[in-house]
Amino acid sequence: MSTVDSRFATPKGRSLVIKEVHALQILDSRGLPTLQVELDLEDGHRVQAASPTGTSTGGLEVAELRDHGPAYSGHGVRSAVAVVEGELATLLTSRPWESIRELDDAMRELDGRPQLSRLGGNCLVALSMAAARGFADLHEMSLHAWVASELGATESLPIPYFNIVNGGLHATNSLAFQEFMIVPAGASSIEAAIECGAEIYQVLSRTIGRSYRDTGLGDEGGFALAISRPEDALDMLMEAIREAGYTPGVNTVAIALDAAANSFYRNEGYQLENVTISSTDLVDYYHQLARNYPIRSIEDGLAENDRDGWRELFARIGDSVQVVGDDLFVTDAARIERGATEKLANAAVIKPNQTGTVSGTFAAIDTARRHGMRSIVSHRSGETLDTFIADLAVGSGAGQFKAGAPARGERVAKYNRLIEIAAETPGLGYGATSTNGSNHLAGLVNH
Ligand code: 2PG
Ligand code: MG
Repeated sequence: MSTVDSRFATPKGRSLVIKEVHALQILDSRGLPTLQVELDLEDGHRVQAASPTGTSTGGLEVAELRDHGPAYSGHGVRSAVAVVEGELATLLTSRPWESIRELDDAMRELDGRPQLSRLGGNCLVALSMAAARGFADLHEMSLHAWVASELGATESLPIPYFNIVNGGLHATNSLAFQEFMIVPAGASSIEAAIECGAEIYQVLSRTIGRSYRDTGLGDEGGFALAISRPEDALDMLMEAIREAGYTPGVNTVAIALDAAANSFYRNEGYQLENVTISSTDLVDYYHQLARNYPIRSIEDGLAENDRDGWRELFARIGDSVQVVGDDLFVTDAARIERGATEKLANAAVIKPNQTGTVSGTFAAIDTARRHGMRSIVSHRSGETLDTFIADLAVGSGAGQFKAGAPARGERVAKYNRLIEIAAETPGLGYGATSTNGSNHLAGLVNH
């Protein structure tokens, strides 16, 4: 029997050949429909991905294709299934693809509109994420290693941001700020960071049980308490951190906020607990909170169109607090670049479905990196068990990652994927940026 000498074997094809494209309407973590896609590849592999969806979305995110019919109060995605299996399948199976960029550009061109409102960003992002998995397979790499090679980045395990008290549009309470997160900044490994987050979450669950009867859960698995003052949430976090045996502090267990300020911005004012305050007053308030609590990061502190407010916040606290743009940047390279030039923020949230493609996401990460801005790779409030963002966070070396509470299946799937990657990849750095290999929070002075 003859054996094949590998030196004479035909080199493994390096272009992605898609044979069939399938789509399904499935449910996300909020019980609303979302899209799952599957690509059958020439080599017999099958790759899948599902679109996440936001609740507090930025005005300039790419559009989603939804049915607007009677089913699911208009949220159905049967039209998206038809588009994926129709027009987009015809394109994707029409030729081999040399790169994710080429494939994404062709889908964008077919859509023809800047916000992808014809074919839908939910269709494109799921297909692009599945194709990224196809490219990783083709190169016989893990998804995170492929991401690193595409971005020329040094892989690292990110510091997790655990969202454990929920408000804003993610909860039915009257807390204006959307997310109160704990950040195990002083942990030395991803396992230690996850242990810290999970322990504090468990303690919080017990302590709030003592004080509140009406406790619900927000969209991202954090507790939704019947409170309206941010200080009450912050005090509770401080107590839970201590009771779990940790030390609150900017370099130990820090606190991060996502105010998601678009949701309480009305008529050029910010509505907090039934009073409307100016942008300058809100900036003062953040400054005061950052003095009284170990707050390391404030996301969407101002509304996306309040650029003067952003400039003021950044000038006031940007040297000691990470000022993060989410709705402000919508994972768009050009908007990140403008934000860096105008000194509006020093970090960007990265969500693939805000921009609609994996290569658009790479461009956003790369732009942030080139401008010395930090990145936080992020989930959405509507999630599935898809763990794409965990690999994206590791492969890009972003250094920071938010995926909600350390509880609920769709949230822990992402944290568990980080644990899995750490176990499979001994020696991987933790919490380091890809640019200078130092701790991602380095460079902020203590306040
Ligand atoms: C955010 C996200 C995720 P949503 O504002 O950062 O936490 O929420 O997906 O609802 O936009
Ligand atoms: Mg946000």
